[in-house]
Amino acid sequence: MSDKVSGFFKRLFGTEPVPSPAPPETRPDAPIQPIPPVPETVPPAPEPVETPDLPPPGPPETTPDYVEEIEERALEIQNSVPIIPAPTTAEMPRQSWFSRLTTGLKRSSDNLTTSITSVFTKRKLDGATLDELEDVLIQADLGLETAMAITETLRRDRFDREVSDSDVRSVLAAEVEKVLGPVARPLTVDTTKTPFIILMIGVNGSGKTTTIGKLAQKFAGEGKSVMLAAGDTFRAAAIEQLQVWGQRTGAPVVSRPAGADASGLAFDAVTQAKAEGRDVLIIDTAGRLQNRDELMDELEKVIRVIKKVEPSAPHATLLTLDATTGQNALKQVEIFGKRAGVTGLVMTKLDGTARGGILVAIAKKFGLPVHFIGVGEGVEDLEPFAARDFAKAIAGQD
Ligand SMILES: Nc1nc2c(ncn2[C@@H]2O[C@H](COP(=O)(O)OP(=O)(O)O)[C@@H](O)[C@H]2O)c(=O)[nH]1
Ligand SMILES: [Mg+2]
Repeated sequence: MSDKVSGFFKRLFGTEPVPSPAPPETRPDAPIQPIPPVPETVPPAPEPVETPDLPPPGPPETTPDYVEEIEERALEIQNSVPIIPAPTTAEMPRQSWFSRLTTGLKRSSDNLTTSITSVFTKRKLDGATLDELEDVLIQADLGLETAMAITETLRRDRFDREVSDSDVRSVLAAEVEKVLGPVARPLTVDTTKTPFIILMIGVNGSGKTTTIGKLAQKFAGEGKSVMLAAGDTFRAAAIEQLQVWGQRTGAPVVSRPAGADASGLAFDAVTQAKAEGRDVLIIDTAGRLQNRDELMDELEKVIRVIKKVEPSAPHATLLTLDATTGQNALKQVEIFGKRAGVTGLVMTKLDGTARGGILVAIAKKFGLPVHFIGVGEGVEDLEPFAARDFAKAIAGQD
């Protein structure tokens, strides 16, 4: 990743991405990477864009308008930069999955555990300590209910006794696991459907296209024949980005020129995938903000058209959520759920965010399956979601 893009990422998300694997030219064994060059027209770093991490945590209803404006602006800027998918990490030595998750969630867990330590250094558990702890947990985006469940467990079992921060972290891990256990469900491809049609939705920059590339790789690795549909017809760069993933994973990409009607493209793709007897078709969509009615209408139209060709489809409607977004993610799940019928979630960018706790609040509130989490930009950086690993990582347990 160029310094320009990396710096840009940092400004946008307030965090560095996990270092990309070595560039292709240092790996002679790697396949040729048809990466589009970043044109000179890349806009200068946007000064007014502050990190979207800034808004104070609080229930989603109280999210002030300016938050959405900042996010919208940030996403617009991001989308004006052609996105270059990172090279495959297939041949690179890799950290274990758990250690990558722990590293990724370090900022989330550091925030939490430092606060917990400061609350619980050699103190008896009294009402004031429990209140302080509850605040810490709420600030970590875990949600009010989970925060209260944790403090209640401690009150019940340990009140008036001395507690250490590691006791508290164990309770934290156990409660988080309790919430996440029921939603950690794999994405099952129904093989009686040919094709099994997956619709990928979410706000701009949340990781739809990248996740499609990673999923295509997974399915291809399982011997499935995959087709992709470049349903983000708004931007030429988005179509190219999916084509790059198609080449990388060997999946043909159905596309139309930029500006074409997205539902027409979806129609073509479903028809073609059916005719060819493909196992899986994954349809990309243009990023949209959940508060833009007309764009949501268009998404509904895409779904209607898909159903015209295949009434049982889409068989999975996956919402990608950017972990760095924080509380706004709750709103996204709510609105996309209402308008498009979300069947499962993929949380991306869990590498290096301080706001990973939001997944707990989302699980508690919606109970939607969480199929995968993204922990980097590479093709291998998508993992089935495992509740215990996540709980341990966020509580800072080894
Ligand atoms: N660090 C990190 N970056 C990611 C992850 N998933 C996606 N990205 C990056 O986020 C940016 C936006 O992703 P993209 O797939 O284009 O989002 P889309 O607009 O929803 O299609 C790209 O630069 C991706 O490389 C992830 O799990 N971790
Ligand atoms: Mg995209």
